[in-house]
Amino acid sequence: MVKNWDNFLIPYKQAVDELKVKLRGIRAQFLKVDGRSPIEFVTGRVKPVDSIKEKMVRRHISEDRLEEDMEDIAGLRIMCQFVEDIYQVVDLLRKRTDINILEERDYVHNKKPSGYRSYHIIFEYPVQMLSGEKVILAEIQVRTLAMNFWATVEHSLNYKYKGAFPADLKSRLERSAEAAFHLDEEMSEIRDELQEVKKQDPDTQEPDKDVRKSSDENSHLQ
Ligand code: 0O2
Ligand code: 0O2
Repeated sequence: MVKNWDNFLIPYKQAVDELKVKLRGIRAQFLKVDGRSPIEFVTGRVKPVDSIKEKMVRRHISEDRLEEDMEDIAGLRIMCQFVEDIYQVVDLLRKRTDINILEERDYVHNKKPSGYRSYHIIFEYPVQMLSGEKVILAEIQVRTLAMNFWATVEHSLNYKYKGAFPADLKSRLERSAEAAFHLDEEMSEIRDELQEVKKQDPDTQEPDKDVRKSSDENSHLQ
């Protein structure tokens, strides 16, 4: 039995806070060194107790199995500009020695039936507690801005409608997820073509500068 949720969640909050700093640090390093980062911004949250309880019922997880079976009590999100950035970020995460990756789920190229796309990484993370080291499970979701836009809106609609969308709206949501993915593909193509133009005519304004400008627009989110 979880007698005190505040105490139970202490290591998860610690992990989210630490990982936000670390992942935002990657962005800062990239901007310093390359002028462009595959990470646009990072968010994180500890799952609210009501959502934990709801997921325990939905996934048949008992309280004594919570630490082992609920992987996203500590959740981080990394938003990227381009689909290719997602895989660069995943490669970086694989090389880190402070997280131990247990599972990867590529919903970017294997979308969920709802249309949802993201790359999920489940990992172990050690937290230094007063009582010693505690290893917890955590999840990072890596996605583009377009994927995040769709998932955020769909999540709030789902909350309102409790998942019971009429069939035609369900298929419109799936189609809008595809439209968002098409937008991602189009943006990548535009970037590639701009880079080609730059190669052929070095006097053309550096395309990355435009990308950098948009990154700066989000600098308050670093
Ligand atoms: P709700 O109702 O959960 O959507 P700071 O550290 O001060 O810069 P702060 O205030 O901790 O920032 O917020 P952060 O980390 O920028 O973003 C938190 C918000 O991002 C949360 O909103 C979540 O919606 C969302 N979020 C971030 N990561 C995850 C994740 O891994 N899973 C889920 N489900 N949501 C995530 P709120 O405000 O908690 O509201
Ligand atoms: P929240 O509120 O985001 O924290 P599941 O059985 O689907 O709950 P599973 O199989 O353990 O979960 O993990 P999965 O599918 O790899 O990842 C689940 C998480 O991915 C969800 O967390 C969402 O954050 C996100 N996700 C998965 N499918 C969808 C979708 O169709 N729409 C949106 N908007 N997000 C999705 P939670 O626990 O549902 O909640």
